[in-house]
Amino acid sequence: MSWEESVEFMPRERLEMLQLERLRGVLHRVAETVPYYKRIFEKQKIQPDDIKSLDDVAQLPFTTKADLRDNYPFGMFAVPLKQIVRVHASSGTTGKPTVVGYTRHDMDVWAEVMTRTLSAGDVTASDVVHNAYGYGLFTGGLGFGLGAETIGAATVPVSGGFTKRQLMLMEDFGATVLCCTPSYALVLAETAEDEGIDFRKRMKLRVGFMGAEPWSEAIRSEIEGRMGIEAFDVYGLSEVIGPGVAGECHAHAGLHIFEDHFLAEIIDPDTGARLPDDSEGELVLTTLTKTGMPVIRYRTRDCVRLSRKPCACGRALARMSKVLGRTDDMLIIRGVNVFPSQIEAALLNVDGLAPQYQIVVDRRANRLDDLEVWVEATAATYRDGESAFQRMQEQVTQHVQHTLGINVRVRVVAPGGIQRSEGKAVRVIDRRQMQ
Ligand code: DLL
Repeated sequence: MSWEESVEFMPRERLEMLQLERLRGVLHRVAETVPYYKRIFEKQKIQPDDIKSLDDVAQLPFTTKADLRDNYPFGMFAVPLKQIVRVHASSGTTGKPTVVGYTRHDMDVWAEVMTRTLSAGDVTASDVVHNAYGYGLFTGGLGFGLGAETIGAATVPVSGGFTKRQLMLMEDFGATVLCCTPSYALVLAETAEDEGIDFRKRMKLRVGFMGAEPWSEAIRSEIEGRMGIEAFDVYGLSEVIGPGVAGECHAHAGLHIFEDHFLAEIIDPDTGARLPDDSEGELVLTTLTKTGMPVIRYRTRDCVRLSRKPCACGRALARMSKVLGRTDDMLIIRGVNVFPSQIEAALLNVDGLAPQYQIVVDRRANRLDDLEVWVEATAATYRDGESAFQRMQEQVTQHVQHTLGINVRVRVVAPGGIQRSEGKAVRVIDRRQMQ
């Protein structure tokens, strides 16, 4: 089922004409209203009218997370604050988050792409949507909620946590649709098993919409098998809109990018050169219709393959593969983006620690990701004895948790307690199995 047949099934030539027209529109808007783009376009002698074809987009500069950080918090907004109706934020690379703003119009665009995402899995007004993505600054909860409510489904904004209670509500309310990260879906399935609840018999679930973190086909089969549902992959990022950049159809042969709103390119992450269809590279996205905070050639740092071949479902929209990796060192822990540099910055703020640390990520038996930070005390802290050590450990734990916004375990170890490497320091040990 599709939400907006006229667009989703539009022939490619028409779609590309629409993209070009919208691209020129957004370039004019940012050149006039965003000081950052105005400056960079002038410096590189770029006139929006020079862009005469979609390929000409390659002449435009990239936008990166660092550019958003440099213009923190609202410097990239294209409209006065009074036209902004919603602000979200995701992790930045250091202490400050990446901030995004939506106008009323952008909320409509978001509602539209989220309704398309859910409609691709046949969600209708008759469904009960159990939405276990986090509600708050993270775009997952409110984004899925917006789509489900626009469709008219009974939406349950349960957010994260309290797993046993979630199972009770899913059963009692007769949830037919589950929205959550793939790792939380596994936690739900496993907790149900521990509680002796036969998911397939007791729940009415039919479909699930999982995203916000990488997951494999093996994990999909496991979720589908244990819950008796069809699981759809949903991709997005806050800087571009949140969830709703791309989503799967029943063919599960890649995620359709909503190209009437987002222009997609694949580049070589090292050279920045554009790559042909079907090659693996970094996904670069330009927002074509957003008015609050449009981004031009935003480097997602996500590695994917892009295909423009028609899909069995009939949609002409390009499809991206599942996310195959990152071109930076960002980790996703329980759906939350974490940069090692954020942890480092937090540790450096605490007196009495040596600049030696290691981040260990693990996922035991399908449980949620587990983040542990090991950091060395200075010799002086060590000499102060056990209680000073304990105090330091509590202080560091609070500091790191406050910076990341998730629970972590911090272990302060004796000087020399972290193994030195002969080459580059090994700061991150990721033991999660992504088979
Ligand atoms: O994770 C938006 C979202 C919420 C998408 C709910 C899907 C469902 P951010 O917190 O800004 O936004 O994180 C964006 O998460 O650049 C990817 O690295 C990763 N990511 C998002 N969806 C997927 C996915 C939300 N389906 C970053 N598969 C992105 C793999 C994903 N990685």
